Amino acid sequence: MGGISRPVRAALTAVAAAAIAVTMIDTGQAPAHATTSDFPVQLVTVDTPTRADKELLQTLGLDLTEHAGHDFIEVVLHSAEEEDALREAGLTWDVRISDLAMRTAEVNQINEEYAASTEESPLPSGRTTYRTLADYNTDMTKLAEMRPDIVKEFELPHTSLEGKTVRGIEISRDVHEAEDGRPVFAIMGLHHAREWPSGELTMEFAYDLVTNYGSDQRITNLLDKARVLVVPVTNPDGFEKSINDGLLLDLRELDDGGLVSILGTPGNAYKRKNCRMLDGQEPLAGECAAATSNGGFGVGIDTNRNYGGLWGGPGAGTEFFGPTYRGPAPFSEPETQNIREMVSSKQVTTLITNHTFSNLVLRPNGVKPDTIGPDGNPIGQPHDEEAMKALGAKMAAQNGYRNIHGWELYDTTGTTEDWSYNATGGFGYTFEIGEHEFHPPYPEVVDEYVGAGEHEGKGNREAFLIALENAIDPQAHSVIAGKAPAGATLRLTKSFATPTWESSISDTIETTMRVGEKGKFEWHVNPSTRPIVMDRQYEVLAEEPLRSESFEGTTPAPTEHVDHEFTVTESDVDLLEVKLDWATPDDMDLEVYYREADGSLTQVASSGQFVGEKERALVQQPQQGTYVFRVINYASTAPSYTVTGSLYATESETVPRQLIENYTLTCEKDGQVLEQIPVVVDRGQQVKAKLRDCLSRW
Ligand code: 0X9
Ligand code: ZN
Repeated sequence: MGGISRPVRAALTAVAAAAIAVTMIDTGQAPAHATTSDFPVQLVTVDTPTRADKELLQTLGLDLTEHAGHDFIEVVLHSAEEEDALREAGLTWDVRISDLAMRTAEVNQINEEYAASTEESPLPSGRTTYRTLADYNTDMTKLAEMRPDIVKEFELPHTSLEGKTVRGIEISRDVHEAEDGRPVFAIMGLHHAREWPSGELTMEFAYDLVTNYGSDQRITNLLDKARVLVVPVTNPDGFEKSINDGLLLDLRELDDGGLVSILGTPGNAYKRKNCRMLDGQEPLAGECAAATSNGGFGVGIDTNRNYGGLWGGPGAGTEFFGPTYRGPAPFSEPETQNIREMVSSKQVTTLITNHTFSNLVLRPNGVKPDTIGPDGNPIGQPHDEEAMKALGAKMAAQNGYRNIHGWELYDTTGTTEDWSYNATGGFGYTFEIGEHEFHPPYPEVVDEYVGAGEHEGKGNREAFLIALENAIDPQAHSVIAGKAPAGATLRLTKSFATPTWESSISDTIETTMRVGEKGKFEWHVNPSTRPIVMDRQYEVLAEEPLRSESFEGTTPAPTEHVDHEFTVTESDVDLLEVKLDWATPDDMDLEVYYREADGSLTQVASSGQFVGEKERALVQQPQQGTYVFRVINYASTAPSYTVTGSLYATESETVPRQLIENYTLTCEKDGQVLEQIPVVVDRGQQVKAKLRDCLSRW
């Protein structure tokens, strides 16, 4: 199965695990039915088409989960006796997850064995286990103490909802000196609490840079030319809950706790969101830890839907308890305000926000190019599509991931790089690290960083270095150069309205630099005109398809799939659109494959929306041959579905550049503005800023 809707899938899997935890916490002891017999604790979907079935099920005293639909209820079976009870009651069911505890226990065991048998991993830090929140903070301080000349600790402007300081480090030559016009690279992790490797790899990259500065020529050169901002844990409240609950489970296992202890995992190991308990209100002490997350459902705001860019549009939840809840307003959360303010006060020319999992390098935009945006035009391709795609491909060649747009995973609005790219012009990527799991066995984290198999010696380490190289490449950003009095402060500002889905928010970029002793400056900045007001391409579909074919099918059992073949005989088709529709407001997924000459299937498109949304996948310029439309029942109760393939001719249209935007450059001495001039600069361009008054009045 392709990697596409795995995050969704796993989120839902985790619901089940959390449901067990609810039982445990409520009673304070193991459920009456839990035994340590050989019976693998499993999650089953019991068919309950009638009210009588539901009532009957409720009399059996089983561990019912909160996951239910109009004709099913999911149940955790703890013993063979419970299974018998179901059978004797005449109920039928499908096994969804055949052994809930096994995977967690397995991971814990692999982790333990790895840590016990490995003195030092190949990671730059040599670590062998996941870091806790305290470990991240200790490590950042350690790096600052190790190389005070190149590492500076900093605090982000807002404390978390629980009052924690959000920390980062800046790594660079002359790190303690005032800004000197060098470009900035930003890398961060753990927007989502349960995505532990995203923090690990961010921190390891910092270790790599710090420990190799001065000895490795490439890294030395990079840190001479760029400033690197590292924020490994952007959501410390959420991460703390997830890792504590996950590690607690490890400890119990070490303690020979057995199966029952494993199932006693408090329900935050799979928490996704932040610690907001109620819109606009601060949580009380201990409140967030006490709430179980139901594997991403439950309390909190999805910080990766809370950014301003097109906030409130498709692919962002409006339900507080949903996994992608966008929050009551753009940037309503301190965790996203922090990153917004960091990015708005530095010239971040390239940004990577790390997540897990699915082995993807994702770039803007988060919604399909033909989605009509709030300005009435199709969202289209980002203005810098070609360059961002090329950089994505270079990075993906190192880690072996797929290089795709955010929307090719599923629709999203309000994500980090969709805001940062569109507001600042700095290139932004989401990395979805790892193949299978939110927090896999630690040896996989090691492999993801250093690279394994055919990617040995490359991996995300190399991908991050390439991103950092892009950050210093003047062809990929803009340069403002000129003469100014030595010691003068230059300030570059720009205010604009960032469109959300329904209105807009005010954004301000304000960055500074100090002019060096020679009285010359070279300032590496993002282009003055934002990508969203530059010209951009979009494709218009012909009104009628060239040809269309529909397949009706009977919905397969949950998690199973049905394939339909569709052959393209026409040459020169611009677009293959595959739409999947069904009657109930639940979850089916769609994957599209191309059948190669040797019969093997290559995935060419997919659509794995969250629950309730219909699926639509697009293949640009489909080649002749046979395609397979794979209809996957994630959690649907619909009896049937329709999948339609349509071939279209398209016409490429351009939304013309709407504005030329400028920065305002001020030259200041002792806080007094001596001169102010507008500066317009495009990507790849170097312009001379002619300051006169500042030089004469100094
Ligand atoms: O849904 C998300 O926030 C990301 N996946 S995850 O499993 N880590 O939660 C994907 C976001 C992808 N889209 C964009 N970044 N535009
Ligand atoms: Zn994530």
